[in-house]
Amino acid sequence: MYRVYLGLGANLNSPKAQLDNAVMALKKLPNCEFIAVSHYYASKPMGPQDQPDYINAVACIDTTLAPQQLLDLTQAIELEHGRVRKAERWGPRTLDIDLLLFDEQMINTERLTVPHYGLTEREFVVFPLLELAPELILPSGISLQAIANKLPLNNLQQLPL
Ligand code: PH2
Ligand code: MG
Ligand code: MG
Repeated sequence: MYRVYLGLGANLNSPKAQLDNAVMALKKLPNCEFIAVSHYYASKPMGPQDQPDYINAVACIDTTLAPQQLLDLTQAIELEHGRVRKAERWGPRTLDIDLLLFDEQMINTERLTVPHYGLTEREFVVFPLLELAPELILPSGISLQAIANKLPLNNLQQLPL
């Protein structure tokens, strides 16, 4: 069994409902056990500012799948939820599911970089992840708490359940 953390984000077409649906879809994944989801957080857009605010969260699952197999399944969920891949980097999206951490593995292939390259710089990833895994040590050996201590909140707002 591998412990996996997934970043969820949306800023179009009722972003909260997008995340609810993503969580429902994750609960149905084969060879996966759904463990937990963080609170939802409202966050300011990173990248182009002429787009709506995001809702972000982090989910935790246990799985026996290989990383690429899980990626196939999460990309299928993105597409089922109306995700259209566009050229614009960091542009708006109905649903984004990022593989943040896959057990203690470091993966560098064409399709997959794990830990996710933006993990330690993004308040909308670090704080929800900290909620689920306050004791987490990243594969680099640095504790997530140490990263959180230095990271500005940038107006991140935890939403009530
Ligand atoms: N995702 C992006 C671009 N910008 N900003 C926030 N706040 N949250 C995101 O998930 C996000 C973003 C592209 O993946
Ligand atoms: Mg993504
Ligand atoms: Mg992303």
